[in-house]
Amino acid sequence: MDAPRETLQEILMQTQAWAEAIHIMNDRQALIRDLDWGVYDQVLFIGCGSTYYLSLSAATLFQSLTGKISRGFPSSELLFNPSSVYPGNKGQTLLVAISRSGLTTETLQAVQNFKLDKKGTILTISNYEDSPLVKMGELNFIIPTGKEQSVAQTKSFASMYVACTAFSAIASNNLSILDNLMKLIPVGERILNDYEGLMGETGKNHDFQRFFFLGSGIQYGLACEASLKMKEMSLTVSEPFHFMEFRHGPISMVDEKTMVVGLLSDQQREYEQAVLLDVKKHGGHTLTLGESKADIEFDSGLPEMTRGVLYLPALQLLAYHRAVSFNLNPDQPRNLSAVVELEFSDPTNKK
Ligand code: F1P
Repeated sequence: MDAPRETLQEILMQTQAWAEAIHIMNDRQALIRDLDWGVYDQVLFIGCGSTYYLSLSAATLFQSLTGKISRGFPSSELLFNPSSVYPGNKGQTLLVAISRSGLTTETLQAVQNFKLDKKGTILTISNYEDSPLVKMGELNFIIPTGKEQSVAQTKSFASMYVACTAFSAIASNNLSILDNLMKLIPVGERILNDYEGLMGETGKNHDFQRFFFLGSGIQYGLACEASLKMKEMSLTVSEPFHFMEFRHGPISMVDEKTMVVGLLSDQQREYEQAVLLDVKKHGGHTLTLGESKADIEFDSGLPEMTRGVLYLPALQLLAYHRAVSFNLNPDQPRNLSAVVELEFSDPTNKK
């Protein structure tokens, strides 16, 4: 089978979508600053699948930069377990609904209920104009260059992640992040260029039968997304964990057929590398990503909270090359459609 091209092209061309996301957020800075920030008790980021994992990372980033309580949830939790999401009946929430398509039923239903219950303000981040989600949003950030032919999200995810980074920087008035975002573009292009070979070799190595992706802080949601790519595209057994959690059970799975990918931070690197050393002691293999002294080095000179997106391109290439090496079509993962649309009976019967 010829190597399918759509996913690869989308991965390789993604920095155009990053740049568009930065421009769109920059142009609309005033709308973000003008939000009545004092009234919100919390900020919720929601999505499904990839966009749920994006929500986890975005919420961590947002809270770290703004100091405002911020959490990421699967959209379905707002429907099925609202009491675990909303602290009480009082207080307003800023809801950031993230969806590539703007069509996913659980996200639409969660946003609709939020609106009917007057829980606060709805902000959306997506890639398609005029979607039902965008129609419900009070503030919409649409990055059209993130649109994809492929089912698995790659450049769309990265474009919306960059938008979340800019959103958090604007909300916290962190100009050092905002002014540096465009510097991500050449770094992303260099990573794609320099590490495709290594990702191809690692992906094609069928001695590795299971993968683990470790990340803490903002890297945790990104580790989840990298693990999902591995599952969707290459049907490989793969799981994400926080670094220090790995010793508490999952390490039992490590043997010479195991590859553990570490999304290294700057601050806690010593602890993270100690976990990877334990993996090696048990016969496992490791691959690291980080600003410096890693197998995949960003060498960006950018602050840590600015550069989360840099973990994505190499790990997307890893999943892509592994899929192709198994003769699978990464453009069209097994059993998966681009959007999950459900005949849905709302558990709260609000409609
Ligand atoms: C969410 C999503 C994707 C997944 C698959 C099914 O879509 O779960 O993350 O890869 O395509 O849908 P969306 O709400 O972000 O459009």
